Amino acid sequence: MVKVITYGTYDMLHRGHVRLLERAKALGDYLIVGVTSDAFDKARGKINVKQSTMERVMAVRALGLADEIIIEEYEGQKIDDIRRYNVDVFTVGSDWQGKFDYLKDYCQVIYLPRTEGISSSELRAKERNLRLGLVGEVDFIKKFYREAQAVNGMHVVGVCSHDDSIREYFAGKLDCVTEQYESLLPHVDAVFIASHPSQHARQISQAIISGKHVLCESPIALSRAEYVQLSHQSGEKGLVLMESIKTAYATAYYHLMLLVKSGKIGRVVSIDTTCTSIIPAASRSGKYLWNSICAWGPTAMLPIFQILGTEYVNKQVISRLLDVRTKFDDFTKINFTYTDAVASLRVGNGVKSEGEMIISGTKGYIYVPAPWWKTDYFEIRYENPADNQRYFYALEGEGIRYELLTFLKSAQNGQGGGTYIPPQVTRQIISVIEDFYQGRDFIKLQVM
Ligand code: C2G
Repeated sequence: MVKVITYGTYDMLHRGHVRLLERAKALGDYLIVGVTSDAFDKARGKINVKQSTMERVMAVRALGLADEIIIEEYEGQKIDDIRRYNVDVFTVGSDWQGKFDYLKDYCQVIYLPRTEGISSSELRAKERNLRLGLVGEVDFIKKFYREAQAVNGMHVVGVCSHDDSIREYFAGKLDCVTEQYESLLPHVDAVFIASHPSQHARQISQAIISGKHVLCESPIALSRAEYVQLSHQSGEKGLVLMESIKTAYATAYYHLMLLVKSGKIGRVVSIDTTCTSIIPAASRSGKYLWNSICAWGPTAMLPIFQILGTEYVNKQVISRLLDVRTKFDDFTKINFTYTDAVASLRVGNGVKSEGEMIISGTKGYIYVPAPWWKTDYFEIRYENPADNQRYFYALEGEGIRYELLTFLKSAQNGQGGGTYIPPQVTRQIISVIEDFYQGRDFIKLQVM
């Protein structure tokens, strides 16, 4: 009996796939089809597969061509499968010509001509694009623009910025480049807001009134009352209002959270996070400059609130205020005390430190090296160093493209669900920042 194996994602199964499977089947007596898992596709950079693994498996099964269906979960699995199932022939479409020649040591390798004129990407692209507008003065929106290109189904059409160099950068690239927020809104279905935090609440409210979905750099608002009102407004109109903290969507960070929750380091008793940056001299006097608590506070608070919850017993905020009137802090340290744990964060925009994260537990600790908020690597360390474990993950776009994809899916489904950041975490981040501005639990350091 000749056993044949082939692999694929088979998203939105089309005649190209069917023809490939028919010819694969004809190469032998028994056909094994490996369907990629969602996680494996993500790891190899295929991030906007529409259907879940189970939906794709069911579609392949329904064709009745496969004698056996398996799931492809990791790099290097093909060799394992070929040995385990005693496979005689490996086959795949000619778009992979030469890529699987290394399997010739194990079985025959056949590349079948790819069917021209049809692909899952084209089918996905036919669905209506979400037209996105970018808003803000930070350089970061250029990176955001580049990352959006990797997300099918989303199309950046305009930008609104008071910064001349940003408008210049986008002139010729986008249809609508403006300084007037009101001029941008009619051209888009959704906005990404990365303007100064003092502008967020007003711009979000205006977008919601115009029926637009909103993705906004954290903090979404500077007071809890404002946030409650905005979420109510967006909920009533069936619009998405999503907070942007890209770390939440980075693969390594997401897996780290799962490991902590599964008890790998026992009970967590302490979390320390540090996020700092030095401001380039050119932008030091800029009016759009973010203070430390807004620039880094949300990212530094995220793991603390995700792991220990938002119900701390007390907190202490210690800040160096360069400008007391505008509350520009170039450094802030916050200590949180819980009934059974403690946490502390240090943020700086103008003060530099080691940007690491340490999560201490009763069995061991997790060490994430700098810059932990965009790491692709972390370690779990135990008393006996021989037990230590290292974790590596591919980091595509620092989490930005997964964040955009989550936003896109929520907007397409017409509901706010699906975000990786629970609403109570968003609320608590805003509360802490509001307390900072109100001077609650606050100690001011002298600036010499
Ligand atoms: N295919 C084809 N003609 C098309 C589209 C796809 O012949 N117009 C073939 C591909 O070459 C592949 C199979 O159909 O053999 C499945 O295609 P995809 O779902 O795009 O999967 P792919 O990313 O090619 O995964 O480990 C995964 C495999 O290496 C291939």
